[in-house]
Amino acid sequence: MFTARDRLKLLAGGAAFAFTGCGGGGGNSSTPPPITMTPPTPPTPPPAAFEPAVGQFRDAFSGKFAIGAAIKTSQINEDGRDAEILENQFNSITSEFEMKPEVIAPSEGVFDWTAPDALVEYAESNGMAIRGHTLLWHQATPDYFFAGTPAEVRARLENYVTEVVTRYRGRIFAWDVVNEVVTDDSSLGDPYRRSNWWDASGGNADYIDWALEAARAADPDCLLFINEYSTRFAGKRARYIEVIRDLVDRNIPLDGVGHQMHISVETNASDVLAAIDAIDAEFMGLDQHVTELDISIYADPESCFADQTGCRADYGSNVPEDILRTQAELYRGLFNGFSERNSIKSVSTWGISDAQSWLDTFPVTRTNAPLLWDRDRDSKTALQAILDPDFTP
Ligand code: 9MR
Repeated sequence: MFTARDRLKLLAGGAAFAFTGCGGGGGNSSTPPPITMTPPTPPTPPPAAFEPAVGQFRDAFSGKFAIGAAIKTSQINEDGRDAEILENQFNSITSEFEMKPEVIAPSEGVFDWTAPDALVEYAESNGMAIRGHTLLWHQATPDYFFAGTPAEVRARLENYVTEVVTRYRGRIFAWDVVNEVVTDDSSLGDPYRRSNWWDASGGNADYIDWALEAARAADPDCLLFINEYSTRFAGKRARYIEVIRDLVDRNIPLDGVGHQMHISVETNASDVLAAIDAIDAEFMGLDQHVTELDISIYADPESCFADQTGCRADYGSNVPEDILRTQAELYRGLFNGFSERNSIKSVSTWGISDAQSWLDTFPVTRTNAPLLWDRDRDSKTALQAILDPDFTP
């Protein structure tokens, strides 16, 4: 802070400087030309750190979309700093981990509701909406789910979906029913991921129907979502659209399309927004949710994701300012774009602060800073860029 006392000191310093300059050495009869010395301009005080007003983030988009964050129960039980940000700035939560099958149903016939119940009760007591994540995924699911004939697999899956969706009926407003069912392999001839679910269904994607239909039956008012990553890439997006088109054409229950949006500072906002526009153009009436937004500070080559080679070097605690500026501008471009698109009903970041992010260990272990609050839980320039149009990051 530049205080009044500092200003006085500076002015005093300037005056002394002026005296020295004008001080005659005495004895010299010729009059020196008058010297005018301007006191140095005091340095501009650094701007006060941006601190959003309570509710400013969610209120900025009220009437457009919910503002969510993915969390774990540990974050609401720890030192209160994450909970404070969450309660002050967000109005929706997603369970980052604890509503997945391996937590809820660790072994056949055993249901453990401890963590999901705690999340739901926390959200409700703070007036926050809840996105359920996720009923069906090829990860975080115990092996017993995939055992037996397709008919047995179907019965088990339907039972699981019915148990979970019924428990939170009327309390969870949207479920990511099926997650990451689209393949990254463009050579297959169909758009479906080859996975444990594909195999267990008998070498087809029937499991997608089973999960969506069971979810609809268990809670007719809950919004049912399909969720996918890398939708900004044309090939993946075309396959996603093919999967959705097939569900819509066959009247399989589906209310919305999720875009994870794990992106990096080299991503263009226009590519990301094109994914939203493509779904809007194809499917009138489907909601869209940005489900897992974060912006890695590392612009890694493909090889880093494929076999962890060529990954950008760890910045440690010295993240370059220009990277954070780029990140702030990208966050701003995205939120401006989201605001202009009526089908977007929810935008969630995958975490709250840089102190806890899956990107600290993916694709390699490295310090990352992908979110809107930093490791000290101070808001970042990215949040200011989203909320203050006059701010230049
Ligand atoms: O961030 C999540 C991490 O904490 C979990 O350990 C992991 C496995 O359950 O899942 C991570 O979340 C993933 C999400 O469920 C689906 N999209 C990709 C996310 C990052 O891996």
